[in-house]
Amino acid sequence: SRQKRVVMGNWKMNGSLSSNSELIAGIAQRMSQIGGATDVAVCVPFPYLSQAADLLKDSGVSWGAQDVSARESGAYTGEVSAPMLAEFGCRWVLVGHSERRSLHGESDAEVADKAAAALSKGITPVVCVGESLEERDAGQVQAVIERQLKPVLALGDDAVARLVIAYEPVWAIGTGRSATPEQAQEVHAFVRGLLPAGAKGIPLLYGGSVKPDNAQVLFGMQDIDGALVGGASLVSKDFMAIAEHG
Ligand code: G2H
Repeated sequence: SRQKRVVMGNWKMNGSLSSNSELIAGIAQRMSQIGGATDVAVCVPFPYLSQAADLLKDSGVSWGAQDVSARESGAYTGEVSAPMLAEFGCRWVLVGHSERRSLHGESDAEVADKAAAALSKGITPVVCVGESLEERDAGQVQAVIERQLKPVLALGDDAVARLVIAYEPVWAIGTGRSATPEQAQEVHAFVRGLLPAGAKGIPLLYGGSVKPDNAQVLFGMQDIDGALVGGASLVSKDFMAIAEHG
């Protein structure tokens, strides 16, 4: 049984108090046209969680963060814990985004620990996976995805049933070069096949240069249950046009 379509914005390190309030107002205003068929969410920089919580509270749009520490508290300067995110009403948190993996050296095991930390506070981890262009060209797509997901799947069937997984081929991120719907579907079907019986229906999102003009075809693929949207999530009209394709 498939869940609701999910369209999630990843603002990355963009925004300001004033631009956020304009963006959120545009999203909230267009949300009424979606009619609850799609789960719409934004993942904002940590300092803006309180602003997002305040401005989105009755909008039907949920919010989350872009990273979380695997630890609960302590001497981890600069880190933000799952209990802190829970205090701000986060429903989601991205873990293992390719920018965290490549720029901050996050390992597959650490990503799984972060997912577990989020789950322990009732926050849904959106586990990001995806291969580089070199890995694709070398025919290693499935091996890479399987390696990235291995410690996550080891969290146990009950945990996996509460996840979202986002497939984001690194070569399609912010490059304007989206995977073809067929390329994405092929990986999504592979990921679905790795899931335990009780977790087959979790949302599998595609991410990487999703735009209003390619969302509809992507969402038409059997195993694509939504999108993680970077650049286009910074323009409310574009972001909500993607959500309306749901
Ligand atoms: C991939 C995606 C959102 P963009 O990172 O996570 O960004 O849509 O800009 O490619």
